[in-house]
Amino acid sequence: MRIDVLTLFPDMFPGPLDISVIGRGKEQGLFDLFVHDIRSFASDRHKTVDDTPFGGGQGMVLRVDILELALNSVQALAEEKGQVIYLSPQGERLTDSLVRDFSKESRLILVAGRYEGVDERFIENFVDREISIGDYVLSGGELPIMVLIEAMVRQIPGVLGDADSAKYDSFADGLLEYPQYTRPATFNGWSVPDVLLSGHHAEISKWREEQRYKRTLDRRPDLLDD
Ligand code: 9D3
Repeated sequence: MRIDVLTLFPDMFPGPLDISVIGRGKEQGLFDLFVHDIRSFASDRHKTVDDTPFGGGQGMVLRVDILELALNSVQALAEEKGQVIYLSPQGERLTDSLVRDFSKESRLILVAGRYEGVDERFIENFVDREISIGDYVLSGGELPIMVLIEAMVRQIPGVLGDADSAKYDSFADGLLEYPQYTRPATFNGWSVPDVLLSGHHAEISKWREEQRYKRTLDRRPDLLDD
């Protein structure tokens, strides 16, 4: 998979994406990350990429002409044009199912917004999907892009070892995980559930499955709806 990122803050990348499983996936050539500075596509002396909104109001809007130039240049860097994803608070909420779909693409172009947003004509004419990572306010699309990349890359075959294989991930079957314990068996007078020390594997499996349902019902009943 080839991932191209368009951002005003290229120095934020690769950031955390270079370590651990994701870093190893990159070293193994399972995916390739290219980061591009939107400002490098500005042509005036002041490297202007934004302007005040028509109709008035707060802040600045990223210009459609600059974004078109940036996108065309980046798309020309590889044979396939790639799906264009714009990260924004107005987007569709990112889910496990969307992550799995995106992870099957061979090329993605991820665009981070800043300021009050981008000119709507860019979204209408160039963006395939507008995605949010949740209902809380961040300063830009860069961290959401990293979240999306980490989640997608984990789904690429070969990135994870068998032990932490993505097929065992909690969201694959829609339930939360059971609680885990390790030695010491008693600490500060807090003991581990007896069943886990019993050696009865069938009982342990039954207990863990029960815990998964109880937790999901208690904390995330929305997961049981589907
Ligand atoms: C301060 C401006 N806000 C009210 C007028 C709107 C606003 C614009 C840009 C709020 C946040 C942002 C920057 N956020 C993102 O670009 C973003 C985001 C997010 O904030 N939360 C969850 N997912 C995402 S994806 C991109």
